[in-house]
Amino acid sequence: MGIINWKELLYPYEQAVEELLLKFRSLEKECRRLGMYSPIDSVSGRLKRPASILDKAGKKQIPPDKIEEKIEDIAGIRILCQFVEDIEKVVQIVRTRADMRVVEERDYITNTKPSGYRSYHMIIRYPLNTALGYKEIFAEIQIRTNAMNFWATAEHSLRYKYSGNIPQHLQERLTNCAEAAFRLDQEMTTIREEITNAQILNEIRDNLTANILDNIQNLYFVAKLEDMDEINKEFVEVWNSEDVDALRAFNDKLNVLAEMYRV
Ligand code: 0O2
Repeated sequence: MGIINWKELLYPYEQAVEELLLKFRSLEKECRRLGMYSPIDSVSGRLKRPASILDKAGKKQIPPDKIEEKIEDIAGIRILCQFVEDIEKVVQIVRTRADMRVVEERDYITNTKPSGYRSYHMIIRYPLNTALGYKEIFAEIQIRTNAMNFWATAEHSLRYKYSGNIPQHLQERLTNCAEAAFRLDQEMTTIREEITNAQILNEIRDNLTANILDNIQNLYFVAKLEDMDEINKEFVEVWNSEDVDALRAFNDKLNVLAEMYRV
C-alpha cells in the first residue's frame, strides 16, 4: 500500500464529525427548549481509526488513493432514539436537510442482518470548507433505538475480541439478547404516548421554572424587599403544587411585574 498522509486525509472528516455533532445536538436542544418532544435522544460521533481504515481497504481491495471515494464511514455519527417510531422521524429530518445530501440508505431494521443487527444507515455527502478549500466528503449516519444500540455495542465488543469468530454458545446467547431487545422496543411502543406526554410536561415545567428563577433574580435588583418576600413565598407554594398551569400563571405575573418595574 502506498504512503498515506493521515493528517491531511483525516482532518476534514474530523471537522465533519464535529459539525454534524453540533448540528444534531442543537436540534435536540431546540426541541427541548421549545417544550417539544425530541425524536433524537442522544448523538455521538467517531472518526474511524487508521488501522480500521486500512483493514477495510485491504478487505475490499481499495488502493490508498481511492480511500476517500470508496470508504463511506470514515466519519460516523450515531443518533439514538427512545422509540422505533422516532427513527423514521429522524430519517425524514436528514432527508430534508439542505446542508447534506443522502446518497444511500440501508434499512437493517426491516431487513435485520443475520447477526441480529438492527439499525438504519444513511450515507451522506457533506460539504466542507477546509483550509485547503471546498470539498465534499462521505459520512455515515447510524440511527437506532437505545435497545438496538445496547445489543450492537455488546456484539461489536465480542466480535472484536474473537476476531469475528464468536463461540457458538455465546452466539446463541447473543441471538436471544437480540430477540429480547426487539421485544423491549415493541413493549416500549405500547406505552410510548404516555412516556412522551410525561416528558413534554417535564420539559415545560423545567423551562417555566428556569424563567421564573431568572425573573426572581432580576426582580431582586429593582423590587421592594417586602414584595420579594411575597414572591418567594408564592413561588414555593406554586412549585410544591406541581401544577403546570399554576407555574405558567405565576410566570406571567412575574413577567408583568418585571415590565412594570422596567417602565
Ligand atoms: P466500526 O468499528 O463501527 O467502524 P462492511 O464492512 O462491508 O460489512 P459496509 O458495507 O461498509 O460494511 O456497511 P454496513 O454493513 O451497512 O455498515 C457497517 C457498519 O455498521 C459497521 O462498521 C458497524 O458499525 C455496523 N454494523 C454492521 N453490521 C453489524 C453487525 O452485525 N453487528 C454490529 N455490532 N455492527 C454492525 P464497521 O466498519 O464494521 O465497524
